[in-house]
Amino acid sequence: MKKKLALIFGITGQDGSYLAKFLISKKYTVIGVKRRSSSVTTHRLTDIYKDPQYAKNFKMFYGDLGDYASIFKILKKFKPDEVYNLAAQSHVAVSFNIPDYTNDINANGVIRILETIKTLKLKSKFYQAGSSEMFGDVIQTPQNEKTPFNPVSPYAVSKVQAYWITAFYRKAYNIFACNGILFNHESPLRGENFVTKKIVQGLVKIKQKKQRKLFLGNIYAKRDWGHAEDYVKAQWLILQQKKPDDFVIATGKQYTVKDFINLVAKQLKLKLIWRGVGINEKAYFNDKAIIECDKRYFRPSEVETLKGDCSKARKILKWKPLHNINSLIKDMISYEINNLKE
Ligand code: NAP
Ligand code: F7E
Repeated sequence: MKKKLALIFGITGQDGSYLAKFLISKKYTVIGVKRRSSSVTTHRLTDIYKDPQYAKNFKMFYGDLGDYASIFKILKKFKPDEVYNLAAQSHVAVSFNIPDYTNDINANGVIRILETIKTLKLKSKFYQAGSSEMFGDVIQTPQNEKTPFNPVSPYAVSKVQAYWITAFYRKAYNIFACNGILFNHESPLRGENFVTKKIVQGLVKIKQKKQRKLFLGNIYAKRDWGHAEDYVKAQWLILQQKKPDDFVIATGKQYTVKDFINLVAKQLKLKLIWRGVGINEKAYFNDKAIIECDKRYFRPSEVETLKGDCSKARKILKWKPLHNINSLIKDMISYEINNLKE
């Protein structure tokens, strides 16, 4: 049987690296699209390059979601069976500072891919990385595929546009285009300015006396955190169905940022004592304040609570997460400890 070919936009990101490994283990050839940068961005792909079994089924090319011609050329050249669009300006807080760029890449970028698939009459199946942020100031809890979107950031607005663009190309042009509505998912490869990585990295360094303090924003925001390894499997399953459709992917469990801190501290055997209220709330270890809140990390508008209901994915995709919050934290901590040794 002919090997399947998958093309991943956003190959250098957290999900890109997990998905590439997963697909190669499923006997795919993977083409990754990376954008030009003045610094090296391929550190998350080291495992793939180090292992000849992975490396021989993997190639990378330059392209940018802001550049229609590069998208067109690469899709024309490879005519992939499956296209995963994981590329985005993915930081919610940053999107308040660069709304125009965020929207161009996250929403118009999706039009550029889908218009190419349509123009070239490709048979490629298309996955769009939608987000629980689209539920924003939530209208119902838990959130499922029928919950109305109510976005409260430029990032979320751009992802809502991308969602509807994807649904539109499916309906109007009969393209196998699907939206995953994924809740927060983390891993050792999470970007360093997302809250879980910041907490794990910060507390490991504080324990090893390599850092004195950690500054955070709203520690009462509630999130439904899963492991990226589980979530990329769902992305693949979504494209293996008979009919294109949209799916919520979540754990159904919710924790505050403060709960997450306490769980990490517990695994690190750091006994934290919390004192103070509001912006003055601090966590102490051995009578020294090691976590403080800083106004810089608060957002102009915040998503206070997210909790997913993925019963549709459980039923139709037969998907369920293998990790829980504690195994996720364990994985993130051991990576950090090993990294600090090097
Ligand atoms: P990530 O680590 O931030 O990766 C984003 C990827 O997009 C990186 O490879 C980045 O390249 C690339 N990219 C950014 N701008 C680009 C452009 N103009 N052209 C081409 N590539 C560009 O994000 P992630 O956590 O893997 O998430 C993957 C996707 O799922 C994103 O679309 C994100 O918005 C969405 N999502 C994530 C979560 C989550 O909790 N992780 C939940 C729901 C949805 P560089 O390496 O060069 O920056
Ligand atoms: O924030 C609060 C912050 O930046 C989580 C992206 O992958 O998931 C991610 O978006 C919560 C928020 O993720 C800090 O205010 C407190 O309430 O880790 P985060 P996010 O904004 O939920 C969704 C599903 C995506 O689609 C996105 O691409 O934590 N928080 N203190 C902080 N957040 C950060 N980053 N830094 C802090 O110091």
